[in-house]
Amino acid sequence: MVNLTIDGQKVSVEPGTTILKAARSIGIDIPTLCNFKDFTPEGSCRMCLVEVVGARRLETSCSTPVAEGMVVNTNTPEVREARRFVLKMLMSDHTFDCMTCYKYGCCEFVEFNANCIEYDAVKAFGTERVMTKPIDDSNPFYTYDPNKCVLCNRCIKVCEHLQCNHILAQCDRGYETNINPVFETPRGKSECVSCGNCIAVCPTGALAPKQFKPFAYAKTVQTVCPYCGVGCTLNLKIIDNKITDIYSTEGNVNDNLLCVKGRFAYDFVSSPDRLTTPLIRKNGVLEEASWEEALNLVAEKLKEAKAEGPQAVAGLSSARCTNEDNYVFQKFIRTVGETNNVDHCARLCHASTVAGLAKSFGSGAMTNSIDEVDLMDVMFVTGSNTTETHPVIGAKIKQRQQKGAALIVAEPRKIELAKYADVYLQIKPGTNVPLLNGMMRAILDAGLEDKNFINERTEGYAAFKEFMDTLTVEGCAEICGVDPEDMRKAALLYATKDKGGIFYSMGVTQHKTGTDGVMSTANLAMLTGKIGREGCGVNPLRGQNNVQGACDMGALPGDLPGYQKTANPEVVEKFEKAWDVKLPQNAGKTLTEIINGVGDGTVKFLYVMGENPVVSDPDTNHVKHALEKANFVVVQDIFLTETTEYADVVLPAFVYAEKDGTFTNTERRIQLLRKAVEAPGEAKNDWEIISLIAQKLGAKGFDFNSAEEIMDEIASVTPSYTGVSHERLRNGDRIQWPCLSKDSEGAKFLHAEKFTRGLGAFMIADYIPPEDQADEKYPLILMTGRILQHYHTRTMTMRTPGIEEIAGDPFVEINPETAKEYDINEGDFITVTSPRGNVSAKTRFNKGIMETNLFMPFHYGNSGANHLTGGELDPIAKIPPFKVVKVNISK
Ligand SMILES: Nc1nc2c(c(=O)[nH]1)N[C@H]1C(S)=C(S)[C@@H](COP(=O)(O)OP(=O)(O)OC[C@H]3O[C@@H](n4cnc5c(=O)[nH]c(N)nc54)[C@H](O)[C@@H]3O)O[C@H]1N2
Ligand SMILES: Nc1nc2c(c(=O)[nH]1)N[C@H]1C(S)=C(S)[C@@H](COP(=O)(O)OP(=O)(O)OC[C@H]3O[C@@H](n4cnc5c(=O)[nH]c(N)nc54)[C@H](O)[C@@H]3O)O[C@H]1N2
Ligand code: SF4
Ligand code: SF4
Ligand code: SF4
Ligand code: FES
Ligand SMILES: [Mo]
Repeated sequence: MVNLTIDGQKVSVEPGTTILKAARSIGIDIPTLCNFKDFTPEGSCRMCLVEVVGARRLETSCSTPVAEGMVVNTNTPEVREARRFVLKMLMSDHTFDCMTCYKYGCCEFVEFNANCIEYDAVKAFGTERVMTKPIDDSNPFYTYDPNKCVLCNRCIKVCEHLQCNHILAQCDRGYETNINPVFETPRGKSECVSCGNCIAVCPTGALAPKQFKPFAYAKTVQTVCPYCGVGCTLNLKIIDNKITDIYSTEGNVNDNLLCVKGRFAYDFVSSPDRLTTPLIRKNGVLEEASWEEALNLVAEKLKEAKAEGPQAVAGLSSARCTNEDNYVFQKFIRTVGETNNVDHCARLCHASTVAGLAKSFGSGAMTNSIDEVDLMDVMFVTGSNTTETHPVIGAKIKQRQQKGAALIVAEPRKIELAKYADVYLQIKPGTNVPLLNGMMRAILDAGLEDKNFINERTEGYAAFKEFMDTLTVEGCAEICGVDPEDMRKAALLYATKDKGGIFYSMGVTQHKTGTDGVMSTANLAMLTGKIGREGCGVNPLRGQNNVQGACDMGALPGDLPGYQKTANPEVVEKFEKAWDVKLPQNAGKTLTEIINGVGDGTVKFLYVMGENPVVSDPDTNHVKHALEKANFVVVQDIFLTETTEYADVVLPAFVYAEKDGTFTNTERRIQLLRKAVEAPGEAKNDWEIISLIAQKLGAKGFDFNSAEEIMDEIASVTPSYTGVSHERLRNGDRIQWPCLSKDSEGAKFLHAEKFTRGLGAFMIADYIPPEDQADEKYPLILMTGRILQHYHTRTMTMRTPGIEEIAGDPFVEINPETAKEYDINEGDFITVTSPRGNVSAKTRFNKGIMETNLFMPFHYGNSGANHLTGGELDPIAKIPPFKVVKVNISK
């Protein structure tokens, strides 16, 4: 330790500590400006000057390390005079239109103002800089006003080291100095991803959202992002029952970061398009109705359908809704609907993960925590466009790579992460199994398998090894279309580093062989002993805000809450006791089977809560035909959607900002939502609507008064949620399941001592080619997926004008060489045709996509990629092959 004296107080600190940190550690504050978090100090603003006895000049405390015996004075007349001068300079350079400024009332300059008064600093110098620079308003979401910029460089640091987008720099010299993308490119034309993370750290209003109300008068409510599974904490600023701004804070999963959706795409909450009353279809038209009339009709139709037998009722639950909503929904379908026909979008998403990891490990969830990225020496990303679909995890992976960890990316498209990869493998779509098998073959060839781990923690290795001995790296690489040497390099990089994580998502799961792909990732981790240790694991990045929770709550045909199997008589008995009902015996239908059942008349009553299957399910024409034939369909949503066009009754629900409840994020963390605004019109909480219908039918066990009460019931029947309660979450406890008691925070990573199933199981997965193969009639392979700005069927994101400005139109990504063959220019409209249907969209050139491939986002209902998709499901997980569709194109 180093001993020094600050303002007469003695203090001991670690060597290398700055004077500023040492002073703050004993409660002495020194004013700062450019100093920011733990980043290398700038030492540029000079607000933090202090006297170091014996030094020739004043020192910047933020950048000067302590020394043994040092004597520091932070408040001498000389120091104060120096700060006064700094303040006078800063003030002279600043536009004081405070009353209309974004940061009015919370600007760090207000602190300065306090300082200014304290230091008696005035706007002393007339400078030419003030008001001479134009405001950059080219980005749809925010502006940069150089006249308010104090050149602290915090925005540069955030963009460089946290968002890792590297676009900002100090431009120009002298009075003209400003912060801009290099070459002073307007932000709207730059590579800026509109994450807004620079706005969050700007001490002044130099960076400001275009749409804002004065910050100081707003109430703040902390809740959870309604979009992706990262589960970022959002602080909503509310004025007049309206969200006026959203910002992030430190210390949560997102630690200061957000993406464009979480930060800016909130207009939908107060959109005039929100559903405000129940609607009933009369003479083909949806007409406003009272709750009484609508609920009576739903209850009556449900009773009628039930009379037809146990398969006549089915429900689609929602990964957008809370755990409490999902719990009540599945309980309703099972106890009132008397059927296990309940499923949700996880079927289209990570069903293969749930099935595959259950076989390999015994449970199908992300094994690491997001924070563990910081411990990894190697990260292997495959089939996940992380920076667009889990942007904050993507940023964390980039941060780790910048700090020296190795990155391996295997993706058919050269996604952003591929730019930073040590090895990038451009594999053909549908070749995940040979990719992983080839890598494992290379590891075995090099003798790098972890024999101890294999012996002690796994089973099935002998048979697996025998199978592996039939393969060669060359053979596997050829199927994938990559250089075998690159495959070896990737494998050895992964195997030789101590700590490593695999990250995957839809590029692995959405295939006819999705389950095989998932089990192969598990094989790779077990072969190298990279599982069950901190910083090592297999990480299926869960997609929706609460898809983890919807699965945990048993919104799956074969699973009651906590993955307790409907096929297990003991489980059924336990729930029959807890719920005081007889439970159905039938094996439930999956989502795709439910839609088929609607079409062939076996399902007479379909309840859709918070899903939009007409856009999101495979083979749109098939879905539409099925729904046209449907007997009775209820849709509970927040907007009219493509699916409500087929509804007999539409029920208006709350959105996240109107709800209390919980979401479980991708790292199994249960997080609390807090009601921030009142819902429009007569909309109701999702769980309340379901409970009202249940009560109309005389069901017991639906007399809940709050989401909190529902969580108490969840905890009582779900082993992994035993220790969870709203109270604990309100008190700031951070909980990741499995949480087995009220004093446990749960598990940071899974499978530490043993796997959920005991021993990890090596599973044999050989290559099975995708059903769709390019042929003469359909010479190209289309992949479908997502883009950063839009979320799924756009019901929410399309209501933010800035999002529409950037990504308003559907498009098809095509390699320019392929386009040339078809005489197509960038921006031309083309028609894409598959055996299932056709759609038209503009072309967008991408040199990072193979000449034999196309990519299309599925967000756009009218030009929805799902008009083209369909085909054979994964036999175990029943997931459709969204990633491999044979197509042809024409101008
Ligand atoms: N912006 C945004 N973020 C989202 C969503 C959204 O709609 N918008 N949705 C959320 C949801 S529910 C989910 S499930 C996640 C999905 O997150 P991701 O899985 O990351 O998203 P996708 O775009 O579906 O597919 C990822 C990648 O798979 C690649 N791919 C295609 N075929 C193959 C293959 O055979 N092998 C490999 N290795 N890769 C392949 C594609 O090139 C694509 O880049 O995103 C979540 N986050
Ligand atoms: N071609 C292709 N198709 C795909 C995929 C792909 O990669 N390619 N990915 C698949 C995947 S992984 C997924 S997860 C699915 C997603 O498919 P969906 O879940 O059908 O898509 P969303 O647009 O998220 O639908 C959610 C609906 O819930 C509503 N909603 C939002 N919040 C609430 C709420 O609090 N309460 C209620 N009641 N309603 C609410 C929204 O308005 C919206 O209509 O799409 C799948 N489809
Ligand atoms: S919004 Fe994000 S990407 Fe754009 S400049 Fe700011 S930090 Fe960088
Ligand atoms: S824009 Fe804000 S954060 Fe960036 S240098 Fe200027 S004052 Fe600092
Ligand atoms: S990364 Fe995901 S959870 Fe975080 S702000 Fe973006 S959409 Fe929301
Ligand atoms: S805070 Fe130390 S120089 Fe700016
Ligand atoms: Mo998903």
